[in-house]
Amino acid sequence: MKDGVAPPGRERVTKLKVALISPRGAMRNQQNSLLNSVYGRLRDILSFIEVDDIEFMPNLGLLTIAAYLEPGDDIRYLEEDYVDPERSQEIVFDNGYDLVCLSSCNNQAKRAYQIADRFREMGVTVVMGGLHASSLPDEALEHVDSVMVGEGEDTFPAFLEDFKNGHFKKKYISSGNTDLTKVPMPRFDIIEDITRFNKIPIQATRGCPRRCTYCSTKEVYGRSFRMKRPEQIASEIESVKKLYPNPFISFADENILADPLYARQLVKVMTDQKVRWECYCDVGVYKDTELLEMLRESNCVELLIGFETVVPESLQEVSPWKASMLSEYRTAVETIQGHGVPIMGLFMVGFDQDHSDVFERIYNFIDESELFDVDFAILCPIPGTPLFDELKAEGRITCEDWDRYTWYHVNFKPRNITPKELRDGIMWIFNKFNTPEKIMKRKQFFNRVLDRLYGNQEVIREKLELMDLAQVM
Ligand code: B12
Ligand code: SF4
Repeated sequence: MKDGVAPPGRERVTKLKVALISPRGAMRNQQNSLLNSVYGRLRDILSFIEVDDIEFMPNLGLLTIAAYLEPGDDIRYLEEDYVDPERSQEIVFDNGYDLVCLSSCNNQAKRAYQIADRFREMGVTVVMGGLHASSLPDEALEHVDSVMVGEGEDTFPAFLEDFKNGHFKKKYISSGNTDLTKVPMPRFDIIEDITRFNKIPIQATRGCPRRCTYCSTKEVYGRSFRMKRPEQIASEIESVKKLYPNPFISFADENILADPLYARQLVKVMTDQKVRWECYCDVGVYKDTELLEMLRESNCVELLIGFETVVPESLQEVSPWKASMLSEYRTAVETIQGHGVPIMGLFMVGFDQDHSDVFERIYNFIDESELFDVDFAILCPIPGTPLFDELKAEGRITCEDWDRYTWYHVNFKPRNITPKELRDGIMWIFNKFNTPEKIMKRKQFFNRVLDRLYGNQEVIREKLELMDLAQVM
């Protein structure tokens, strides 16, 4: 493999002009017609309670690696999907960049490659990292000059040093063991107008010990659980607040509450910071009622929990740990929400053991447990995961067009259900869950929980305002 050479005339470069680009496809509601129709309809239904259901966050991977550029470098952070009124940030290809850094999930990859090809035609050096390039580095190298596989904290500084010296490698592979207590703060300050985003991502921990066969994050971060110091999180939020006085913080961690002691320290930071926030965690958190009380008092608006399915054979197939918790799912939802902490339940369909009744089974669970909010996806075989390898070996991957790797297209031959049933079923369940009556019912459920917990209308009103629910009560 031939390594790269920085453009001529720059023996040892000191100041760089760098573009950090998140290609089109990052904004959740733009992915395909299924999601558009779901969200289009949701927008109409939800408009009467003014809930903004579509998440739009900056790319934390790029902000993280930006911290390794020099203070004097000229850095442009570009988000191809932008928020109203512009809708997109234009990429100016002849802007004299020395270096272009791309970050992409699978469904942004084709656009990332188009951008890379154009810049390279103009002689600009292009590098790429993130989930897609980490699982398919050789594919990415057909379009970019260098690929960073895995965490950027060790690969990117190594690349930069080589680049400035005029000669760099095609591939930089992370040790996967970044000490998070020593990393610099992400460069939130390089975002042109951070208040355009409705959520701001912060990452406190990395690594997940579970082994779900469809999950790709362990290919990037590995399994060992590593944490930033609570003070680092406090300063990151302080720095965001200087740019965005009342941010909604969305933790980008896979399983942030996994360590009970650390979870308490973190929740304490969030209580002190007085900002609204949400995080992913696993269902096991329900056993720690003291932590649930702390979460409720800390302005935690929602816990995002991957239940995946209620079909035991399906869960066993992809996640033995979650399968072992299935009999506790109902109690878990009751306990967590009974402590005044709403849950967004995340579900997936399309497993080999799923039949056409899967939607009804999941819906019944959601309805009976009074889950506050839900999201669905169609199983997606991400390259680099055991699931992808297995389906590939069985000749069941039907499409390798990455634009369709959105978690709403069907890219493989399901075993006991048809692709049409999967798409129709997702629409059926979204529609059934989101009628105005059902929405009202869930809000009233929370009103009752808060009434029981506080019995004080002023406090309840404050809490409901925090959850964006005050209008419906
Ligand atoms: C926040 C988030 C979102 C946000 C915003 C994403 C954004 N604008 O970046 C929203 C809510 C919009 C979102 C949407 C979706 N998401 Co999402 N999301 C996440 C989440 C929770 C955190 C991502 C993050 O910020 N990580 C922290 C940063 C620091 O890590 P990182 O980006 O990997 O960057 C590190 C390295 O990869 C590397 N790096 C990254 N880029 C670059 C570039 C260069 C040049 C270099 C050198 C290094 C480098 O260095 C960084 C530091 O080590 C992850 C789960 C997770 N824990 O990662 C899921 C996750 C990324 N999302 C996922 C999915 C499936 C989606 C959706 C398709 C869901 C859907 N059906 O709608 C959409 C579309 C995704 C898209 N195209 O962006 C999957 C991705 C699977 C895959 N392989 O593609 C994940 C992994 C969740 C999961 N477990 O399945 N998501
Ligand atoms: S629990 Fe979540 S982050 Fe961990 S392996 Fe499973 S899907 Fe991935």
